[in-house]
Amino acid sequence: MTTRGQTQQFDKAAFKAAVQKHLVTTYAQTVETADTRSWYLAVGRALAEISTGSLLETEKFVAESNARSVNYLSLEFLIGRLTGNNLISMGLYEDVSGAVEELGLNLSDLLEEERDPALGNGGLGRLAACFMDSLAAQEYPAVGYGLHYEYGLFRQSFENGRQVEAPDAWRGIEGYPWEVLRPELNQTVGLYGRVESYINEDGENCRRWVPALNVEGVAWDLPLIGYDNKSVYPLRLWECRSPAPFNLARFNDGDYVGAQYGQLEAGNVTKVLYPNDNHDQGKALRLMQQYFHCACSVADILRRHFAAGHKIEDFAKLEAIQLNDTHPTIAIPELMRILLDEQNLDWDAAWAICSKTFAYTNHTLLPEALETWSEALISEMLPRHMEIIFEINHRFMSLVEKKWPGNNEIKRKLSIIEEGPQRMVRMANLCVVSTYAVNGVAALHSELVKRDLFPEFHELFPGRLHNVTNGVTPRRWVKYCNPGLSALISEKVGDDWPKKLEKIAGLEKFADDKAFQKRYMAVKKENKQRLANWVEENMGIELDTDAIFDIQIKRLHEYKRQHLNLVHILSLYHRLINEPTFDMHPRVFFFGAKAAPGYALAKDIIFAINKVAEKVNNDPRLGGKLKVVFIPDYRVSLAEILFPAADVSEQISTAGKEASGTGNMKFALNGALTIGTMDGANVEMREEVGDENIFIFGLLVDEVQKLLEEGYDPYRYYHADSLLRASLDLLETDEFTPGKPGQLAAIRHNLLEGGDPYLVLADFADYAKTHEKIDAEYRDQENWARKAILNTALMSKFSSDRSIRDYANNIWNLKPVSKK
Ligand code: 26Q
Repeated sequence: MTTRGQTQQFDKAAFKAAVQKHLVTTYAQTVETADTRSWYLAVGRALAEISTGSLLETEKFVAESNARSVNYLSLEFLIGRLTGNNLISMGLYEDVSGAVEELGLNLSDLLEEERDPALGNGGLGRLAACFMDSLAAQEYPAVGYGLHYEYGLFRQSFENGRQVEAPDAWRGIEGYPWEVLRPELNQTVGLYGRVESYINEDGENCRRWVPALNVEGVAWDLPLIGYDNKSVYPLRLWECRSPAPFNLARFNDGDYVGAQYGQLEAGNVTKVLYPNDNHDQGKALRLMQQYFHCACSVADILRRHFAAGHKIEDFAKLEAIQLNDTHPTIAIPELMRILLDEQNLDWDAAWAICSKTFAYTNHTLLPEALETWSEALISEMLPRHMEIIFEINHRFMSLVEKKWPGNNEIKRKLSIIEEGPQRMVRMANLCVVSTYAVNGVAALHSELVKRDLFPEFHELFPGRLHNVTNGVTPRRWVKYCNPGLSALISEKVGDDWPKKLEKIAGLEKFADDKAFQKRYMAVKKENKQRLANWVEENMGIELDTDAIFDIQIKRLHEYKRQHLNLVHILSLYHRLINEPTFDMHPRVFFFGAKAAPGYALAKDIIFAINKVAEKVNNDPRLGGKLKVVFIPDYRVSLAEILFPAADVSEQISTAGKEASGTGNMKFALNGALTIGTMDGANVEMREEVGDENIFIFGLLVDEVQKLLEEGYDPYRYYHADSLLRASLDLLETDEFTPGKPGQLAAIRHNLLEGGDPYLVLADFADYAKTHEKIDAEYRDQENWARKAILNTALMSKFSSDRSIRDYANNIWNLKPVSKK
């Protein structure tokens, strides 16, 4: 059996010896005492050892190639479990499975011991993980830079239906087997303090920052293993530690130490991932996280650049820095500061480098998610950066004055500084002004970025705004998580589809093949059974796999409209009980969603779904036709069971609100049919599969905007539609909360008196009607199989390999460097 790159030989005896060595020397266990967890750790360490060697080799090889690299800066990398996926990338799955069997172990059991590294909230963090996978698979030189949070996204449980959060110590007490400490890469990061003027040897007036305190950045590398090649890139995660000995003299310097320093412990900075998704809170510790991340990362990029023997003048030629949303924006003034104050470049030279190095991806149009930081906070924590931001803005305002002379309205709108009771720094504006490329994440979203978010910037900087439609890695999201479907695909189109997803189009010609349809649906059924078993074992709910499995999994947010799904479920409940002639194919509605801990209405929606589930699942009047399952603690490893098991994928955001979505792509690739609005990437999915193979409903972006402008009145829909009215009114009763009426009323209140900001009522009737169509179409199983197959066959556009090629060709100007 050959391995990666079809050259290395797997030495089974040596591997088994390495596992046993780690069991004893790293984890202090004997073969006799070791439990499954210890064996998993030992196997993980033995594998990590191999990949660390390749990582160091790749770093050297890339440095010597003098090729341009991309540095992907993101506060989040939602990587999911690494062991199983890495085995697939290394081509070692079968070999290692055989080796551990000889040690009396089962590989699947070992893999289940791994905790998800949940270093991200949702879509943005998972996208970063898919992108790193595609960079490595295609050998585009890259480094991922993130934070080594001690606690990842909180763990969710339900108590009497309500979300309860617990800390997520993802590394366990033993540490994570795949991470390796890189002590030689440590960085020192300054905070607070003052800026001073001085005159240098050449008699020039200069500025420099004198921080009040320093913290230390420690680098942990995780290996990003290229699928079927020999490249391994680092995902470099920074941990914040207080330096020893702590500089108490400076810390206590009365001039610069404010009261807030009491709360600052260096160890706090990377303690926990902020659990907000699409919402900005403006907390000082978050700004500190962002700066710590950027300072360590920019310094490390410069270190590599100089270590490879390059000059600062060539920086932009050799390094691209991609900003994953505005969260790492402070990297821009940080690089300016280093170029000006440490490399002694003049402004124009420094600006020329910066503005050719950075590019920015926008992931949202929601106003509450656009980051702003108060000038006061930045001035205090990062005084030199604030000066630089003012200077960038000053020069930018001159440019605006040239373009629109005397137009103060436009200046107010475009300024990086928002005037008001307290001045705020608009991070998105700073990004658009300072980067050479800005992109949205789906065609529709990118159009709205041009038309609604940054129209004047588009005029001022023609050609700067781009689209790169998101994608997902077919390695994790088909090959690894859906082995049954993978085998079927390989049989028909060959086995190189995981790196050339265009190949799956070869399935199209089997869409009408009855024998193939049967086998495809048999795989779907096995995957539904795997999910049903999980639900039975973990939740004690029994499910019928002949039912339609209808799934909505994503963060809980009003704009994503889990409550539209809920109101529809209530309407089915109402009809099953009150309409004797109403018939429906049995259906299970699955939900998986975490709510930001401070988002009250999102938590109310979780509570309501759980209460409705309790009642519905035990109501004999429904004849088993309707089940509702809220999967607790939704995470990547559960997504790997859910996507392959879905018949129907719920992508029902209000048009214009979901920038792209990526779950939509994972579902369709695994053969689920989408019910969705004309939003985000749904629009492009429809173009690929054709209108007959997707269930589109609801208002379009322009109709949404028009309705809101004209004055939207949810009561109009409430009064006009008796089914909608009956469904909503159920929320006022004690039907689902016996003896306690009104416990679910907050949702109804939000939709009626609250004005229904996301137009749930306006879209309800079309949504319900479209679900009836799904019910009818599912009953014709050959017809359904055909559509499901076509969804798999026609999804190749949504491979993250294509997204990365788009970035490489249109934004980064990057060429693959193939390691021999
Ligand atoms: C901001 C400030 C302070 C604390 C947290 C945040 C924060 C954190 C995470 C703001 C936003 C996020 C995450 C946003 C996100 O996941 N957006 C999603 O990105 C996906 C990938 O492009 C898209 O597919 C989704 O449509 C988009 O919602």
